[in-house]
Amino acid sequence: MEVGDGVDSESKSQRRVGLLYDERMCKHSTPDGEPHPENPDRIKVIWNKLQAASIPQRCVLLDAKEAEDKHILAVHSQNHVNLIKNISSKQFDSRRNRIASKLNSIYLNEGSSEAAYLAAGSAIEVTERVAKGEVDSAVAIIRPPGHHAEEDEAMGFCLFNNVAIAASYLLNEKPELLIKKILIVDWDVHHGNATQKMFWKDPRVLFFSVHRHEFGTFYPATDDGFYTMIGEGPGSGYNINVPWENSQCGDADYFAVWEHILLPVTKEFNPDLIIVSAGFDAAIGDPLGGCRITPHGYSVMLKKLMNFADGKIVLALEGGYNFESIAKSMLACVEVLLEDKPILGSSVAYPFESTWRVIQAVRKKLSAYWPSLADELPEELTNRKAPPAVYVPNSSSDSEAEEDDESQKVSEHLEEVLQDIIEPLSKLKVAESNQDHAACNSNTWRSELSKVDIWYAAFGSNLWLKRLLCYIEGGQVDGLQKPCVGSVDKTSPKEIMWKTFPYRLFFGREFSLSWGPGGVAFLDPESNSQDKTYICLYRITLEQFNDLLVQENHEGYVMSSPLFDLTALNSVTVEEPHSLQVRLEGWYRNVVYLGKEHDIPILTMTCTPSEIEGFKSGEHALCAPAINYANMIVRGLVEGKQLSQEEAMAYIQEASTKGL
Ligand code: X5A
Ligand code: ZN
Repeated sequence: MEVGDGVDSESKSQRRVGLLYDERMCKHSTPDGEPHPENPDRIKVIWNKLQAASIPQRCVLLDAKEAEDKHILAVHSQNHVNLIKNISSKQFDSRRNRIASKLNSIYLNEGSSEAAYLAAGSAIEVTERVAKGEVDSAVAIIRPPGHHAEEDEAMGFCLFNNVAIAASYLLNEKPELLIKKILIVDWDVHHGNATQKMFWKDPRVLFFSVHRHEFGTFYPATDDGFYTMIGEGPGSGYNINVPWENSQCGDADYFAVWEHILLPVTKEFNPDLIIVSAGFDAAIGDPLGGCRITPHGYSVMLKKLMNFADGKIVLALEGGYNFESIAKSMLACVEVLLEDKPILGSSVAYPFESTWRVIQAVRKKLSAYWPSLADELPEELTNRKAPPAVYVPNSSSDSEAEEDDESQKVSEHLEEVLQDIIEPLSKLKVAESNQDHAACNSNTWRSELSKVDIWYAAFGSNLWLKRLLCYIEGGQVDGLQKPCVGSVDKTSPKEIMWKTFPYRLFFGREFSLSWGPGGVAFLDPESNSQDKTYICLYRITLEQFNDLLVQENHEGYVMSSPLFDLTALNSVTVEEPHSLQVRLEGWYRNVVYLGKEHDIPILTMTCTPSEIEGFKSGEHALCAPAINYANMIVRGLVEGKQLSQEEAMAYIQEASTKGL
């Protein structure tokens, strides 16, 4: 083969993606080095992640530029520009802290001016390159963020409104580039209050923001982010807010909004260019956001937008405060921009009921402006919903769910910081109201679910009765690194029986908090006649099963409503794919129905189908079980009279060495 005939590599990265990062934007930091979520390391970790994935080599690297005042003045007042310009000068040294303290969630130092001008100018730079067609799409890794920065006021960690400045620049200064209509998609977890105001009456800019709102209690805590705010005059209908009513929204919720609001409207609006106010604080793991978008979720959301505006799309970083989450999410996005391969946009979880309610309200409110929103959504669709969200206390952060120790430390640290300096009140409010709710509600669902028996199918350490009993009665067997809290109902299983199933048992993960280093067991519930897994069936109540789910996935989670209720049981029993993911972040959040025994449904929990795919593709490593964990399984099989010691060990050996 000829040298340079790299068909493969070419077809993979045939798209030109502009990428902009400049360390000078790290100069904006808290004056005395106090910890703060919006800190210089945010953009550093993103850049390092992209470098580690050899992304910069595949992109067109663009240079940061300072914005010119006249371009900033399109959306900010002269006063504000003067303030941000001068704030870093020597003469301001003594006044800086006092000024910052008068502003809402703002710090300032001698590097703030330069960083602010660079962030705004870089947003202009990438957007212009895309508009000119020099690159197909582009990403600006910039800070400070911008979407909260009002015409005359810095707030919410934002100094200049980078995205608004870039959009105005194209529309007002560059008519020859023929960008006449711009869609701004603000997926930062907070409402883009300032961007909304700047284009409130402007039909050239369709501003779309999806954010936590909670009826005006979530930052920036006004009514401005409500779905009734649709723009004014010629801009009527060109402002769309999707205000979440609760935390914990994830891929399924966002996909539903994309499918039933954003994409149909985008098709009608037919923008010439799309700018994403790309905050990653709705990402799973974010300490401020409390939402659950995965990197895959972001890539799907982005991919769907790439079908419009001829693929002319710009990502400008906004918020996002968990280093690992923002780095992974941004990487997933850049890969989508670079690669011309399809992405499956499915999510096994269901949107919240509140999500459907909000979607319907938005559609109704805007249907006069966007005919594609006029139809009523079919009930079969809106019936598919997850149980309501409940409050997850911060103290739960030592859950087994966390894969990465390091990121955990970071977010724990952030949480400490946050409790001191950010919104202590709003957090308290959430905690209280949900606890109340929990107290009055939980008796009802518990008594209801305690009347329903299921077989819990154990294939891992739980097949040893003594270990399973830790989850029921509470306590700790030897080999378990920490005690279990147990279930509310401590009654032992009513019946125990053994069965083998034609499914594949395998071991994965490097580490778990329950067992230490080493893999744990998963089941691939795709039936295969060559596979044989020993399963111990425990007859317990559906209430107890819910308590087991929590302990397996997210210790410390406050379950004010069941994770897996009668509706869920009914749906997995009657319809494909006979599995359902519950709203927990652990590795065993996928509940799978394995048929019936004595007319009682058999349920097990394993990792999600996409994680199984990950194990098959090598994205997740298979890993032999931790020794103390393997011992539990051996004891279970031996004491359950299923296998001899030697046979049990060989059985585990085989499952942990055979490829998937
Ligand atoms: C850009 C951004 C959040 C401000 C929160 C203030 N700002 N409590 O995410
Ligand atoms: Zn934000």
